[in-house]
Amino acid sequence: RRIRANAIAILTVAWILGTFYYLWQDNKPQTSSSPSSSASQTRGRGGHGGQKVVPGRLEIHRDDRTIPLIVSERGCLLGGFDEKAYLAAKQLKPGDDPYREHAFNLQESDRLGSERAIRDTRHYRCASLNYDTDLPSTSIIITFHNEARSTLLRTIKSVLMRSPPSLIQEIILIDDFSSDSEDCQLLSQIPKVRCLRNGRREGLIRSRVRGASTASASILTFLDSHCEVNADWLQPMIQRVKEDHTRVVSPIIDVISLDNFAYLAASADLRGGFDWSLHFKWEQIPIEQKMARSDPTQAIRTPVIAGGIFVMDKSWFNHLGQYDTHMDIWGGENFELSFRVWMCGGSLEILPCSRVGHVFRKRHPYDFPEGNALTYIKNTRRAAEVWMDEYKQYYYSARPSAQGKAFGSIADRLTLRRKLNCKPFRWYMENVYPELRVPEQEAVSSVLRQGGLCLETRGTDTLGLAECRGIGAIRPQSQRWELIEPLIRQQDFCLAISAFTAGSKVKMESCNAKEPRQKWKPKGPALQHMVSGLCLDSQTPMGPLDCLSACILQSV
Ligand code: UD2
Ligand code: MN
Repeated sequence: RRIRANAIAILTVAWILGTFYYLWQDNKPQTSSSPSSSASQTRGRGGHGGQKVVPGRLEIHRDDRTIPLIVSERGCLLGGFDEKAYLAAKQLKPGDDPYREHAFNLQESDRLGSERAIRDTRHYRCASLNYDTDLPSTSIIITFHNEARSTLLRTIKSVLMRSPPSLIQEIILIDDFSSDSEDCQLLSQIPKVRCLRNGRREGLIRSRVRGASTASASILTFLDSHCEVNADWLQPMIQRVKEDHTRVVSPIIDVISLDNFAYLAASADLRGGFDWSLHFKWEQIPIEQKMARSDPTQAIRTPVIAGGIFVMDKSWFNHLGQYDTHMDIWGGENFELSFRVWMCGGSLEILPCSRVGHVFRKRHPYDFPEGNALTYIKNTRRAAEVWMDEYKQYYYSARPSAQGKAFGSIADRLTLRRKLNCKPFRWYMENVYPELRVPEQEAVSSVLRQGGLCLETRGTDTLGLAECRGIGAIRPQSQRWELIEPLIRQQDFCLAISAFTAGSKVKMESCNAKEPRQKWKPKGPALQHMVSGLCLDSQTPMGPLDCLSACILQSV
């Protein structure tokens, strides 16, 4: 009996020690960049500052070394695909500039291999959120042109490793006519991956449309070809789109350093914005919205999305006209999509509980057949002409080189806009992006119209009505007016009445905001002289046609 009691006591002590050892292993401090960070899916919980390390590689710890653990799960992940051979076939040659081909440090990317652990950069409260168990699956669409093998494979593998398998219907790669057609063939060996190769260079816009058209899931997820998705990145986005199919949602886009490939958390207080030249920028959430945000896991409304990483309902994507397929290579499609989504009944948001890393580069590593500048102008001109109404004049003022450049026919897109019954750009300005300042605050319009004719100056002081010429900033200076209350200006000269009686002549004078004869204000569609109460008009019997007198000259 004594022997049995001793044996039980020894076993109990051994069991307690074993448990302590296991817990100690589990809570060992984890580092973010070294791969020796996680031993299993549950390892690493607790981490630093409430953030855990996302399992990348499945590993065991032995003698302080990190030894990759080859498990069947991992084998299944890539099927018969030989990742070692794939990566080894294209390595940087000694002496080659590691930045030359991809505009990022290829040597560092290759060194990381096909997967790695990255830090979970979400707010700690994100980890305790619950999502529907019956979320619909998605087709992931990745277009690439001459992408490095290591970045592209890490993108694909991170998706397979960090998404619930049931949510990934398929990964559709579109090889946009890369020099080496082998990448596409080889990657197709990975389970769930399909690769379509373009027969000629199409650019990312037409490539994505091609990918979306063959997608079999009801939800589309777009990714760039040099991303690494983070823990639970997909569920929050699919959840929001499932709840309301008109939402188009983006993750917070973390930064993967183009030099050392460190994974860096991006600020959670940013949204997408732009200036009048249609240059995208990240900007702070307006202070009132920031104050109203009590829950850091809440979605952030954004006027525009960066463009590369978003989730959208497939029927909604098709209903809204996919993309403008007359846009080439790169650029501008994010504005066109963003304006269209907002103005035609949808919304755009950034979800802080979804994080995806992306290698931001300083230059394009690929060529533009028509040149970089002309392509950007063509694409943004198309967006401005179709969606920005009278506000497009600010685009042309900010980007004068766009004037007169070819942009093709926009008839189809205008028909689409009419068919979808989309709201005017003014609505977008007032409701979605009121923070975007209009140049010259009160500048309401740039043309003064009566009937089909436009008011113009002739010489120094004569005024008359003539056929309207040009649009936006292409309009001749003589027909361009700025309404900066109380003045109606043309450069340094302003509209003034000569007497305070009906039918008195209207002329141009040096501007002086204190001069009562120069003070006007909008009255409905007309312009009213503040002191006399008379309206600007060319058609009273009192004056000849080119001598403007009182009543109704519309500003358009
Ligand atoms: C950003 C977007 C990008 C796109 C672009 C504006 C993010 C993270 N990225 O630029 O998705 O919206 O703004 O157009 O928001 N590609 C092709 N064919 C080409 C050129 C590019 O397939 O002819 C691929 C490329 O391999 C990459 C993707 O398109 O996967 C985006 O190109 P990028 O990474 O050069 O664009 P980026 O991140 O500077
Ligand atoms: Mn990119």
